Amino acid sequence: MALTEPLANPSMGAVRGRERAVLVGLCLAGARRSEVEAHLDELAALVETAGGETVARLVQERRAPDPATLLGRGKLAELAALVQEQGITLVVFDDDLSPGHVRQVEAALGEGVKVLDRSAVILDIFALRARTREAQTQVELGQLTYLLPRLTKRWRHLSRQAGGIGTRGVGETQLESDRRAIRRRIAVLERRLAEIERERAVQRRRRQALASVALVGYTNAGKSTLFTRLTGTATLVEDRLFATLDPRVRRAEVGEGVVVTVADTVGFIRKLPHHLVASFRATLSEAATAHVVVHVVDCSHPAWAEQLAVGEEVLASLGVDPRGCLVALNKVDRLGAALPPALAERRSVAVSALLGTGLEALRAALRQAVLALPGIEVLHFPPEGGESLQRALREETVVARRFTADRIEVVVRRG
Ligand SMILES: Nc1nc2c(ncn2[C@@H]2O[C@H](COP(=O)(O)OP(=O)(O)OP(=O)(O)O)[C@@H](O)[C@H]2O)c(=O)[nH]1
Ligand SMILES: [Mg+2]
Repeated sequence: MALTEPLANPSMGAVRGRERAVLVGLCLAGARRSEVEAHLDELAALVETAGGETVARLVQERRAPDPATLLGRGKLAELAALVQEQGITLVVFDDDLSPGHVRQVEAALGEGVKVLDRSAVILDIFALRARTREAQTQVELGQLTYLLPRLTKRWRHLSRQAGGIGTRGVGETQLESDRRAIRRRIAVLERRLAEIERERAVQRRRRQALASVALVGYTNAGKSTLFTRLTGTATLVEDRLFATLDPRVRRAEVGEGVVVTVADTVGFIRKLPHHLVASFRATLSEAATAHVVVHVVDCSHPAWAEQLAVGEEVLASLGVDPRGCLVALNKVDRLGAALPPALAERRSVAVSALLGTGLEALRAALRQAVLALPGIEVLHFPPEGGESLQRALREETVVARRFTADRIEVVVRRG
């Protein structure tokens, strides 16, 4: 069967009732319990965003994961009892599950219980939130690549029966179709994405007359709030994970006549499924190609250091040197005390995107970064302008224009 229609239809698997979930974490040799608990806090927020309700948590301390089921036999029996007692329909592991793990754990828990990992929940949220054709194409590709090795009879049966988290965006047609059809669909999506990437590159070239700034960082760090502050364009800001899936690009003045484009981008998260990173390459290319990358960090978050590290890892995987980024330590209004221990060798600016504090310093840092780009030159013209000024404005890549009493300065970028 040929699959020509988009499969990622967010409404298809709407949660039927609120799914009751138990979260499972493993505390392996060398890991701290508090760290595992913090990861489960974040997982609970993800499950909530996907429409589920966390009713219990289970953490097992073990030297190493059990090869078949991650949890040991005793803990697995405890989990099965918990599922029965609490009427749980969804079990979410913070650690990655192979298709084999899922089968084994599901077999141990019995009928009607879905077993997912963090990646599956993140994919589900993306499917729920994708609005534009670009985002939907990227999400669907991410989902199908994730699903392909997991399409088993049992999975099909369960998802048809249960619906909801982890199966959203995946219609029955898809589940009943054979793998070959899915591979064909993947090829179609890849071609479409390549097209989108080409379109983006064309748009970028058109914009390239201006220096580009990209706001990147952990989900919920405040990128969109900062984008609104810098560009004066209202955009979706929500106290939820992955509010933004599509990059938006707008112009902004950062003082002294310097005009840049600012891009708001999709957020990062711990264990962002690599299928998604690959599919969102077109979107994330806004970050990879920007002249100045601002890494937005919520410095009031207890896990800010880990979030910063995750962001740097993703940036590095996109070919961006994290040491070259400007760090915006956001939400300083929430900090009772001083800033977290200095990010010594990094360039950082403390801001509150919500209240608008620190923005002047951020603009100054952006200005400085733009004026330090390679190939910057300052041209001078008489105050009345004239033909030579018109030609410069037409033919050069203009970064800034300044008007003083006795002359006009045009800052250009060459080469
Ligand atoms: N207290 C405080 N809250 C902020 C600040 N900046 C943003 N927020 C809040 O943080 C939440 C997330 O903000 P967004 O701007 O949507 O964050 P984002 O980084 O775009 O998130 P995603 O698009 O989901 O990746 C919202 O509730 C904002 O109001 C700040 O400086 N201080
Ligand atoms: Mg956002």
